[in-house]
Amino acid sequence: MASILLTGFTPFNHETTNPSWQAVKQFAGKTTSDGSHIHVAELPCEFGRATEVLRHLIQQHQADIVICVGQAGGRSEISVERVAINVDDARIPDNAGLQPIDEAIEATGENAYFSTLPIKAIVYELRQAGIPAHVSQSAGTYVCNHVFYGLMHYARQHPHIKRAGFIHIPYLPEQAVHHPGAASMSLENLLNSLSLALEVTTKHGKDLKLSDGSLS
Ligand code: PCA
Repeated sequence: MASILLTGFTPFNHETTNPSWQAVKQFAGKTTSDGSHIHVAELPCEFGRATEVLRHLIQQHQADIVICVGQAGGRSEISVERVAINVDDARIPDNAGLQPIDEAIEATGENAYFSTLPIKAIVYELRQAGIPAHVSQSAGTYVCNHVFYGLMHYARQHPHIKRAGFIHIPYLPEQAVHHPGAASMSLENLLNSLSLALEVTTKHGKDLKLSDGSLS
């Protein structure tokens, strides 16, 4: 049994909704099949402050599993992120107007941290359930990577956090209609995806060794 923290983000970049929070908020007060409690929160789409809020929430809930979820508009699959890198390089300002370019997130931190979620096992289970998913080799260089890196840096210093990582999700269909040609995923599939990811994470002692790398 674990204490799980599941987070989404506020809308950003002129969107009126963020699929991550639309999906994550539905897990409020729920438990996984092993009885682990799920706490949910919406993080601001702001460099710096989002990580501060996240760390405060981890302490408040004594979370030992943390999964952050964010929108990756245009991606067609659930992206289970493998690696967080120590750089902010914002193409657009965040919701507070900040636009860091080529700045280290933690001056003395590692260049990168790997997710400690069972990423291959999650992708495997999602595909078994008929949901397109892949292991992603980059969470970008915007607020999501920033929060992912901040989470993994904190987890390194707080070993009570057993599992931590990041999942990017596509647009909702109602967003994609404003982006002709862009892929989307139904809220139902997003909810099933997160539910499966939580089940796999609470059950798996270690990840599966499956081929799912990328050639480029
Ligand atoms: N997606 C952005 C930040 C917030 C979100 O949901 C990103 O991928 O960086």
